[in-house]
Amino acid sequence: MSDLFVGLGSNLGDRGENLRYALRQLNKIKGMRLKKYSRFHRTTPVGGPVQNNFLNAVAWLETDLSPRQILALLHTVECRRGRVRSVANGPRTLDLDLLWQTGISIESERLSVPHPRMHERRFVLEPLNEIAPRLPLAQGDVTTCLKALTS
Ligand code: PH2
Ligand code: MG
Ligand code: MG
Repeated sequence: MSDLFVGLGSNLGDRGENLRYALRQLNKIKGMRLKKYSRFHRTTPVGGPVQNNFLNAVAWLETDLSPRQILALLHTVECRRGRVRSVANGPRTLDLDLLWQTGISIESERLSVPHPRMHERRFVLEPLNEIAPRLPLAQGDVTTCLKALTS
């Protein structure tokens, strides 16, 4: 079993309902168990076109699935919630990002774990800091990375 952290984001439709839907779906997947999740944070969009504010959260799961299996499952859940990929970094009903998994370090075109920008994104670090402040990233633990953004 490994620990898995997934970032959740939504800025289209009923954002809270979209995140709750994702949490329910993740917990139903065979080989995954939801351990904890953060509050839902209202955040301003980073990059992309002018768009609505986001709701962001982070979920902590346990899994025996591989990163590639997880990536495919996350895409399926996004699709079921009506995610359409048109504009890069554009508005979305649901975005599920594989952020971190125990013992996993991958850099490929399709998938990089840990997520290469998580240490510099407040919309990831603030919810993550609520549930796993000591989680080790290459740049330091989550609280340290968050403080580095603040200062
Ligand atoms: N996701 C992005 C780009 N920008 N900004 C916020 N606030 N929240 C997000 O989830 C987000 C973003 C790419 O996935
Ligand atoms: Mg994303
Ligand atoms: Mg994504």
